[in-house]
Amino acid sequence: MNHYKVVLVTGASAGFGYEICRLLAKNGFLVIATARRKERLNELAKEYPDSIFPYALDVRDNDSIRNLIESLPEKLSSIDILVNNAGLALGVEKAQNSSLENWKTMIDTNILGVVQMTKAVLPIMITRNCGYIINIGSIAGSLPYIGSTVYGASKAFVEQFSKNLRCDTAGTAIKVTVIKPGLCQDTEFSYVRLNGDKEKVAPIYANTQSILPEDIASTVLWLAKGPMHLNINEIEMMPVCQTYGGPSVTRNVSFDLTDKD
Ligand code: NDP
Ligand code: 8X3
Repeated sequence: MNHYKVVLVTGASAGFGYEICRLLAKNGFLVIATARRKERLNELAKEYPDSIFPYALDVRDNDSIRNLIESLPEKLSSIDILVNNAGLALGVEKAQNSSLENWKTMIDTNILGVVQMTKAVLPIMITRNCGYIINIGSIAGSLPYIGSTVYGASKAFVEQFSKNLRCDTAGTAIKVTVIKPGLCQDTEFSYVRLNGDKEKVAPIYANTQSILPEDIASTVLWLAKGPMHLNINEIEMMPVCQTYGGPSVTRNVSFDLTDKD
């Protein structure tokens, strides 16, 4: 028996989102599956035509979000769970060499997208005093590394936004969790980040057993079925093959300005 029924998942056309939709549908939830690539969502819905409902949506476009929420059929209109999963990293260059356009796309998708989705769905939850917002952050939100400048900062936003939402919804039955995964394989994430360059993607996962989309999906299912009185504030997860690195020190840094004039 599920306490919640209707789930909206962003980024459902690939990776985590795709598996989250499949597993939740299999477990009796009604799933509003959203992403930009409608044909992928249609494929996803074929497996569970009575439980998965595909809608094309770009989370950067607030008008589209509002239109979707306002036009949902009756049986889907009372959204119980929002999974803010859509997101991306673009590039691995240091800040000084990064593209501003890439930075803006990450901010618009990972930050503005989450904010806009939440702003559209939260009032439905408040009115019913029932709801659960599950945000997909990343270990990159709290562990700095080279080339993660804006991606990691956007996930730090997701984490703090999630925890601040817990404060704002105090006194209601609404729950909020941020999931912070580490290295995950079998998604499009690294292909998107590295502009489809398979030769650069393959070494990232070579000789590892990384987290799988199914692992994220089973975590979301566990959260969705958890007791109503219990809020899991955050979950940080890594594959066993990954761990913390620690601060780095660079030797022989030059502070000589004489050549720079
Ligand atoms: P994928 O690239 O496989 O999937 C990303 C999904 O987001 C796709 O469905 C894509 O669909 C959707 N998406 C991207 N931009 C938009 C947009 N503007 N509007 C709507 N949907 C969009 O990535 P993952 O499944 O690996 O990642 C899912 C989430 O998990 C992301 O937030 C990512 O940052 C995070 N994460 C990933 C990790 C990893 O190692 N894979 C680790 C930690 C966190 P479409 O292109 O059709 O719109
Ligand atoms: C993706 C995880 O470690 O590649 O969010 O930044 S990592």
